[in-house]
Amino acid sequence: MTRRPSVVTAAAALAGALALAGCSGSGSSGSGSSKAELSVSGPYMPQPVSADMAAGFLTVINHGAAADELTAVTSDAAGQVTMHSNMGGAMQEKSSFAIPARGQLVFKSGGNHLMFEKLKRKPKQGQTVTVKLTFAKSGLLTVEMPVKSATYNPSTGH
Ligand SMILES: [Cu+2]
Repeated sequence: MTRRPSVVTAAAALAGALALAGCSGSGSSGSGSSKAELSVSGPYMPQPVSADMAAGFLTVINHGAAADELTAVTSDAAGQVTMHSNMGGAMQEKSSFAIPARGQLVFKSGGNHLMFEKLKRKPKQGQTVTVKLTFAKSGLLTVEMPVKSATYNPSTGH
């Protein structure tokens, strides 16, 4: 496979796009809006009760006019990270998740979630876990995911 160089280039381009675009909202001013412009909001990991598995949540926001796709997730804290959907209580592993143009992809408690498996260490409240998200078009995005209490819920703040 000779894809790695192009992924690195895409990640550099994405970093530049994010720096320029910030979170300006509309983004409909013309130039550069014909591709996905991704940012990540509210990442967190509830401190796991298990020593070998943890869940993670975040929202990917797309300010751009093109759709993208989350195709892989990795972390320094886990041997493997899988993506799961939760339809009517039935958990299902997925190989990718779509992010619509000017839309968002939500991972939240009770819904879609990330599963950190084969933990290399047990994440503790107050620590941060590095998570790398790979997108089909935008390349790599690195997220620092804070570890919260085991019962943390962003809608109540604790
Ligand atoms: Cu799951």
